[in-house]
Amino acid sequence: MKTLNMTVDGMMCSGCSARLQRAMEALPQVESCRANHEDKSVVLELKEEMSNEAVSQALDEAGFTVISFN
Ligand SMILES: [Cu+2]
Repeated sequence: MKTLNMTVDGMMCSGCSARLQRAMEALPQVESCRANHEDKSVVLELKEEMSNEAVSQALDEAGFTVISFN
């Protein structure tokens, strides 16, 4: 299992972070996702390989923007 830590733009409230988590957890590669709108942090647990580009694109499609992979 691989853990990705990111800073993600586009979350204004806990509704946004819940929506982000649901969008990411719907992906087959994702085991779990924790998002915090206050510090813009997203922690992704992957059960299958997923490139940073693919993660970035999936977040983009959900309406969010990856600022950095940390
Ligand atoms: Cu919101």
